[in-house]
Amino acid sequence: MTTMYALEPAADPMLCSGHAACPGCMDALSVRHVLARIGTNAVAVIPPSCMAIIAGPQPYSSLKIPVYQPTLEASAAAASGLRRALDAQGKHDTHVLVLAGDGGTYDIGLQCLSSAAERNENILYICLDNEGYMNTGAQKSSSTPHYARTSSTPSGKPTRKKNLTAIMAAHGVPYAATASIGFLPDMLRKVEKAKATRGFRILTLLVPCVDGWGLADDAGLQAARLAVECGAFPLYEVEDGNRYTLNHTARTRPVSDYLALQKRYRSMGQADIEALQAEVDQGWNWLLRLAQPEEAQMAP
Ligand SMILES: Cc1ncc(C[n+]2csc(CCOP(=O)(O)OP(=O)(O)O)c2C)c(N)n1
Ligand code: SF4
Ligand SMILES: [Mg+2]
Repeated sequence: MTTMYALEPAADPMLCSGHAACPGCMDALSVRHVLARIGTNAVAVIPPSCMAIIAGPQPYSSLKIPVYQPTLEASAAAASGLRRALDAQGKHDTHVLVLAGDGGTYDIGLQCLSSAAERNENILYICLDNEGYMNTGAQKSSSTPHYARTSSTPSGKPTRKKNLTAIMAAHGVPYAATASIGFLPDMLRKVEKAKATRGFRILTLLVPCVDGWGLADDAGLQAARLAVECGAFPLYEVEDGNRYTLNHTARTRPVSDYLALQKRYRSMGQADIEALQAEVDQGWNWLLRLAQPEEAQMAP
């Protein structure tokens, strides 16, 4: 399957080398693939996050498209304003792309995200979900999964991960989907679909964080695959708030295989592992009740 991971277009990456990501960072790899599909006719809104550091301090940038860095809470509002300014100039085909972390999306930017979704702003919002406030020292966010240890939940997070895609779907937006760099063809198809759709679109990309999750430097892709294969991070898409499609329809591994890769779950007791497995089963069954299975089963 290695050929599936070739970067397109290989000759001219839009995220340049020499940026500040940790070695093995899935955030940077995911954004390289996303930008290659979005193309140069785009502007990026990047709030404080690892991606802001990877993009570099203004006026320098490792991205080959213009970057605007708003405050952490204001990404969707900034993107709405940029959209209107571009439209006023007749630049209706220029894509407005948000590249925000989970802290800036699930938590601190949620109210203006909800407002932009309700207004059906013509923007593509990408949440780079590494399940914590990573650039500030790996604190928990509302995207952090149950039981995961972070610097602000040293004995494990006592509550579950928030379901952002279901919240966005409840706004009735044209397109909301999850994707993982571990299933690249599916991720690229969703980027293309979101690019071709007008109105508010949101993709939540799971981006395993080698530092915050306690992964080996070369284990990011494996974590991105196992998260899907055990059902902890299901791949699905929702069109117009009501057509749910499940893209990877089989669960082939227990959650414990996924946990074993990560130091953030180290010293979790058997009872907690079983409780987490039960929660994942419950989430999967909820999705099965809502979703149509995609016809062809995907390979990673
Ligand atoms: C209102 C506000 N609170 C706190 C901060 C400090 N801060 C900057 S980035 C960040 C973490 C963002 O986490 P996330 O969005 O998940 O991005 P990641 O670093 O994980 O990529 C925080 C807390 C801020 N800039 N603004
Ligand atoms: S802290 Fe995590 S997400 Fe941030 S640059 Fe490092 S590996 Fe990537
Ligand atoms: Mg984060």
